[in-house]
This record gives sequence, structure tokens and C-alpha cells, in this order.
Amino acid sequence: MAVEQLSEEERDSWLRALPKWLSCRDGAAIERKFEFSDFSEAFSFMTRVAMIAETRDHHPEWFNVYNRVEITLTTHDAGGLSLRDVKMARKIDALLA
Ligand code: HBI
Repeated sequence: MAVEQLSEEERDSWLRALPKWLSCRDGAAIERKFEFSDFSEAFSFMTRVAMIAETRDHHPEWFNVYNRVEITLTTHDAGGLSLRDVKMARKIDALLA
């Protein structure tokens, strides 16, 4: 199923609803940085995100060193930001709520 890139207006509107996420790559992606108490907490979080990614068939670009995790979301199939990224960001935020 073709997935559409969000318009600039849609992107800006969704970014207001995702205050912990920053727009990056000239609007083609969103990113959020996380810091946990230790590596075990960080990796446990990554494991939960990985399960969501598999369930939704939508996978993050991420970086981890010790207790820090950085997640970037973009939709390769759309060549930019799509609703899949927004929904994934909301799911990730819900893990920490
Ligand atoms: N994950 N972030 C991201 N972007 C995609 O376009 C994507 C994905 N995971 C799987 C996926 N696309 C499949 O639809 C195939 O295109 C690999």
C-alpha cells in the first residue's frame, strides 16, 4: 500500500501534538532523544519499541550508547514523514507515560 508524505501543514500540526519530538532532515523525519538509568533500562525500552515496529511493520532508525537512545522516524516508502511515523511516535511516547 502506497503511503503518502504528510503536507507541511499536516506535519506542523502533528509536531504540535508531539512536543517531545523534533523535526529534522528538512522536515523529512522526526527525532527524540532518551536517557535511562542504565543500559538494561535502555535496552528494555528498545526491545519494546522493536516489538511495536514489527507489529506495525514500521522500523525506527536508532542509536544507542549505554543509557542513551536516539530514535529517528521517517518513512522510506514515502520519501519523508508520513502518518506511520506520527503513530509510531505516539506509541513510543505511550511506553514512557
Ligand atoms: N520502516 N521507517 C520505515 N519506513 C518504511 O518505509 C518501511 C519500514 N518498515 C517496513 C517497510 N517500509 C515495508 O513496507 C517495506 O517497504 C520494507
